[in-house]
Amino acid sequence: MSGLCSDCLDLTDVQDAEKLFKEQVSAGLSSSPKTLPSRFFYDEIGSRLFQQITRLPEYYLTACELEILRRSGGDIISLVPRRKFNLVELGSGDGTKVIQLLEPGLADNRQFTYLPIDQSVSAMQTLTSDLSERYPELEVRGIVAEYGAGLEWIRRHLKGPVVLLFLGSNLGNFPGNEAEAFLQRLRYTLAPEDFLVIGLDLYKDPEIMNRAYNDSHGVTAQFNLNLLRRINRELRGNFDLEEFRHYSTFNPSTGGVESYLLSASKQSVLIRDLNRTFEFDRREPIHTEHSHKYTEDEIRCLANRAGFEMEANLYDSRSYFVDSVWRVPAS
Ligand code: AVJ
Repeated sequence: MSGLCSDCLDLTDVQDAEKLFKEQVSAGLSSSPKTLPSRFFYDEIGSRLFQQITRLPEYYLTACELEILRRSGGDIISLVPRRKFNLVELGSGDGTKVIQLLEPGLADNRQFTYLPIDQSVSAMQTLTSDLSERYPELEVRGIVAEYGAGLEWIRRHLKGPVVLLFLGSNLGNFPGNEAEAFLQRLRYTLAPEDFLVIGLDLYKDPEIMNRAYNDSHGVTAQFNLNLLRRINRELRGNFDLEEFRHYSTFNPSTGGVESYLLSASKQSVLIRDLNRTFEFDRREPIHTEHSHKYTEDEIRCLANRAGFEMEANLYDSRSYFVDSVWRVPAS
């Protein structure tokens, strides 16, 4: 697998990943209510479907963040008082956004290495070859890994100041207090005076948020259903995709858009690699994703509790989304 991506470091342990998938599917479908973790959306097909989502008019998140970075990418670079640094990106995807930071950085003669971290080999291949072609002077080192393994590699091997990008409201997928724990982990991966640039979707009119997760082309539905397709393929399951419905709605009590797959009928599903069948009642939900929507107070609180200083907040013209720049205090 690693041979496919010539400038990349592939840290994925295929056996570990398979074992984890199996365990989490088994645990999630055995629990009540049933759940499946959203991290498993992003296989090759899922990553491609997500990329399609980012181009949908209803899915305002990507367009808003792109607007912020287009307008304020140079300001973000100006906040970093270093000539030389590592620009690390967690969950890099297709790189459309980072270009808005690379360009002002290169124009300002900053010397940086760009280190995207993503779990999809195919996404990483495309990204690294696109960037090397477009910016021959840029040093790019792709890391194919889960967040955890990627961060561990950064902590151990990377020398020099770091600007860590965690864009796209990816933090929003962590349930409840796991988001805070993850931010603390980022804080301890970084050194004093390093930066974190975090993109977060703001709490707004629920109608707007609901439309973003119920697009008229049904791409989000396909993205959600792909979890079942993946179980069929990788664990020899027999989910009938026609028998499950995508359902997403903002929940003011949790502060997130909750996504589900609802069983259309009473049915049993066999997953051969788990040696088990799972029973579904008619309309029984599988909870597949929590996409958190943040208030300004919540963001300030998260930064403080994780030990960061908030340096700047950059908004799009409608204030739908924020890119918040946090700094690790000098020791
Ligand atoms: C990439 C996790 C930010 O939660 O909005 C898009 C994924 N799910 N449509 C999000 C997603 C449904 C997305 N994140």
